[in-house]
Amino acid sequence: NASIRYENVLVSRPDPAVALITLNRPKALNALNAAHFSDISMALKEADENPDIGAMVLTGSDKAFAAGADIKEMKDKTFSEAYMSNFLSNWEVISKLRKPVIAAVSGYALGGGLELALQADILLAAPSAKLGQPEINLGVIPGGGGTQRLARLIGKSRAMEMILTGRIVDAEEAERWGLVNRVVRDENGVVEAAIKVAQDIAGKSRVAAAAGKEAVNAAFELSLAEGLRLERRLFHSLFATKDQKEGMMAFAEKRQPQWTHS
Ligand code: CO8
Repeated sequence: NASIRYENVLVSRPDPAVALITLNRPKALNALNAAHFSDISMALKEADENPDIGAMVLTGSDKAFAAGADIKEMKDKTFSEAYMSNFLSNWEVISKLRKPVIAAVSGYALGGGLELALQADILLAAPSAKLGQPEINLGVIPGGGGTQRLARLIGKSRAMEMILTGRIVDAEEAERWGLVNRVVRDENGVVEAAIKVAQDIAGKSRVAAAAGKEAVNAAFELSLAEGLRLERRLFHSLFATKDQKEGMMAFAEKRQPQWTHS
């Protein structure tokens, strides 16, 4: 359970196979400055590389998942600084992770905060969730994937409304739009629900889970024909794993499979 300690992120293991990564910069509503973002990406990468972990939960506080990129840190940046430091180039970190990430969003998920949540594989929201891309009010546009991911997820006209007006969408509307998987209304709360989903996934074959994630993500990058080919090749390749033999044998023998993740 030993893990690196981070200044702006809390890491715990609610289950031996689940890492819970909590954004923790309360004085700025979890606004993402360079140090915070570096901690988030390192904590996720550490969990991704830990063979004991099968899935990660990413969450913030009750008041804010994350209120966006840190405006105070960004405001004096020049073009050449942004360009030469390749600002936001490490942003795609979550989409490069092999293991599933479940985001549990309470309160504000704005700007870069929503874009961070949109990179998770499964998104659960508390009734308090407020999701938006208010960058237009700052004279900019989303820079962490919001224009592309929202357009694919909720369609052009809803994405346009969010991005051009900056209107903040509440949990119910987000659920109706398919912007989140569901709103968790039970008393145990959204983080517990996300941990349950992560435990469920971590209890499956990790090889199969990684292949499933890779194949679904390919749907956003490839043509249908190429995507179907990739899916079939991944499917074929799983017949080389012990987990496929075990999973199908266990079914035939009417028992629970014992995955070895190999
Ligand atoms: N950046 C820096 N500081 C912030 C941010 C932020 N995004 N959001 C909140 N804070 C700070 C406030 O300045 C305040 O600090 P202080 O106490 O020192 O004045 C503290 O957090 C508490 O905030 P408020 O007093 O404003 O709290 P309220 O409850 O009154 O309001 C709001 C909450 C509505 C969330 C309000 O804080 C707000 O509008 N925040 C800004 C939201 C926003 O515009 N986000 C988009 C930022 S731009 C962006 O994300 C570009 C994405 C680029 C890609 C991603 C890169 C990581």
